[in-house]
Amino acid sequence: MTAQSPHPFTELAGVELVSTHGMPSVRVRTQAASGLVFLQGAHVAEWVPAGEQPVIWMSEKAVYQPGKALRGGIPICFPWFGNHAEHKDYPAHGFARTHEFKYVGARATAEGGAELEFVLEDDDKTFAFFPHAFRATLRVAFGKTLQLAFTVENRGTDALSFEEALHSYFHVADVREAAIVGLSGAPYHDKVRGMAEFVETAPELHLTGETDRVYESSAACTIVDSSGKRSLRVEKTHSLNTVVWNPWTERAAQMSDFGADAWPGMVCVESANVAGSRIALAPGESHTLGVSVSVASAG
Ligand code: TA6
Repeated sequence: MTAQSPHPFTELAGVELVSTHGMPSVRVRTQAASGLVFLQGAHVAEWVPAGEQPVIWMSEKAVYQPGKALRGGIPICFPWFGNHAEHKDYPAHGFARTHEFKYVGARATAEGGAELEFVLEDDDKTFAFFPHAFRATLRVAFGKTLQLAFTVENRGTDALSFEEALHSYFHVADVREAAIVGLSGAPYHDKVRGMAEFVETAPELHLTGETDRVYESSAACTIVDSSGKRSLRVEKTHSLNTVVWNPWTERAAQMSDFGADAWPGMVCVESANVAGSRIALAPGESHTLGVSVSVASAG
């Protein structure tokens, strides 16, 4: 029997299974960065590169109970985005973010960080919503940069298609003083204006009210957090949509897990494949959406 190569993801010093707010999670403490991932949804909730302030925003009013989507972090939206096209009673943004993933293990990265792997495979519950055999894998590397790779494999005998998003919530000192650079010229559908289509004409997007836009863009974005004296660079691969969201005053007040006065401290820049850019996989095919986040201090 050929020797099985040891699984690359095993135990790693500085990475431990813990309970956080009563929910199973993996805590990362390495020289390069610290982080936290809940097993529910393989939900990245913290990333603090060494020497930096926290980059990922989590609501102080988030509700930590099994089956309830966590407010903030990097929710995985899969296999649909927003409300289900046909079944309005289905959970918003799909079932992945409220399903427990299996934690496979960790491995060291070259820069002294840690890469973790989480897996979700179809079961009776997922089949009820999405009648396909699949394996969804999140690999997340905590280091000077945050690297995520979300892979979906069609393990069935029929073709399947899905929408997806890494719905990233980022910390900013004040969204009213921030700018998002990289979307100029991109068409977008504006959820705040009845999903009407526009083209982004501003070289720098400054949010001045509730903003909920699905851009057709594969471009990297930079969140210039002027008040925070830093910029966040969001690069992505195999993602044809970028979603920009801030609920602003009124919408935030309607979400009990958001907090009426928390919206100035965050902005979502989400890496997605939705609507006309949904992913189709033949049996045996896979697709990986990649995101890399880095911090540039504008000191
Ligand atoms: O990505 C933006 C968005 O689709 C908004 O429309 C808003 O619904 C947000 O996601 C949060 O959705 P959630 O289901 O997490 O409350």
